Amino acid sequence: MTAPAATRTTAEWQELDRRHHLHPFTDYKALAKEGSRIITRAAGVYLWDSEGNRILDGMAGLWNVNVGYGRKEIAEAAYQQMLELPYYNTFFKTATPPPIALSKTLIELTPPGLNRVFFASSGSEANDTIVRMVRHYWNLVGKPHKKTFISLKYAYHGSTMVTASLGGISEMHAQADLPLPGFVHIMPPYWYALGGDMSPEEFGRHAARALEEKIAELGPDNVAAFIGEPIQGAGGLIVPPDTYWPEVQRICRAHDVLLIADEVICGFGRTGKWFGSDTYRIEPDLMPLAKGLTSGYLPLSALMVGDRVTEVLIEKGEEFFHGFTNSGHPVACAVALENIRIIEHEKLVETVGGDTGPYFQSRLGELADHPLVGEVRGVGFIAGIELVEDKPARRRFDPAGKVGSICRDLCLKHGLVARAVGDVMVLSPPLIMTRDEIDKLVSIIGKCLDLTARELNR
Ligand code: PXG
Repeated sequence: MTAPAATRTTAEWQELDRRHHLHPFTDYKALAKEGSRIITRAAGVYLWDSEGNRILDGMAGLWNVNVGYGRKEIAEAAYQQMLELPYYNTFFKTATPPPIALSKTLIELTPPGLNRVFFASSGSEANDTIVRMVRHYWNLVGKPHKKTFISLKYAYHGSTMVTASLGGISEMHAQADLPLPGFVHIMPPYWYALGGDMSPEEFGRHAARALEEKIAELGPDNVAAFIGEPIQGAGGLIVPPDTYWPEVQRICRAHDVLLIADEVICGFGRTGKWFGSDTYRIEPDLMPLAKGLTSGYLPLSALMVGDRVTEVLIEKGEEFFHGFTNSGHPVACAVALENIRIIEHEKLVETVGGDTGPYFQSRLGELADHPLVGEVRGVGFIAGIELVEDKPARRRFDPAGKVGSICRDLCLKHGLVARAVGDVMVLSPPLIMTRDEIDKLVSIIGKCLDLTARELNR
């Protein structure tokens, strides 16, 4: 079989792409002018484009290729499952072995009390499922007014109408007249931007108080749930002070508000523990998983549901009118099982937690002295470098995003994929990244910070 990449030149791929392909989160006119970069293959922590350039993947795809590229065992697991049973659904009182086996594995890995799993194919579908399920739950327990979801500004929970409403990205809201009714947003635990004179610890408690105030304003009888990412990813890599989550959890319990930890990015070792909830000692009632669940080899998401909710659904719920053709897809579940086996066998979580993660953070920490860098923050293999106009005054660039884009483009030119969220440079490398590869990543970023400063005439 000829690899598809070899059948056309770069210019031909770019021309077809420009003419026919609508990319996600893309300015179409700008892309048509510049032409897309065509990625044709990958191995380990490296990507290659159609011109043969090798690029270090500092983002693990889109925060998801945790075991790295080119895993033959995963391809083999998919192949074997396709031969045996490529598809059968899990509707109408049927099941197939892979989703059953995967449910058991996930229940053993996740925090206690999450004993049932609902499968879908994306983080958005898992979070959409949460809204359906939680509304159903409060109806069943006779509290039909508990319907409002509270989430955080800059949160990302997906791109459907409901999950973009759950999220706190104002640009997404503006284009589709969102949020829908029943979704409200409060201050995130973003100490660097909002902490003022407070210590991070004080500010963590202060940001949590915004939840208590919002619950009081809405009335606890009207609030269904609070959802947050243990570390906010796509909204600017916001690492909460240690005082934040314990207080949020206390407030949710005190007001009978369900607690949801969106682990789509933090799950599967990203923070150096299996889940962000382990890192911050969160005991959520519901926990959506995606991305690292299959390391991106196939689309799959899993919603972990706590006993409090499932007991009611089972006892009183009758038929739950919700599900997807691909819920519990056997090949995707077989891939997830093999992916998790690799993470366990290679001790990737322990390595990121105890060795390469601290090394990554300490090497990146050296960049904090750079004149453009306001703050370096992160845990394990997730990090943000916030670029600022005036370092002592903690003043950010206005308009935001231009400097981040310059730095991101320079990184790519020098062989590194990093992500710019506004002016925060974000990194989230594959968990297999070695110390040598970390050194290389840090040296490219360091050089590109210098080049960015030079472009700004600093
Ligand atoms: N929750 C979180 C925390 C996410 O980061 C989703 C849910 C939605 O997952 P799906 O599979 O529906 O995309 C996400 C997705 C970016 C970027 O540019 C981040 C995501 C998706 C696309 C782009 O950083 N996160």
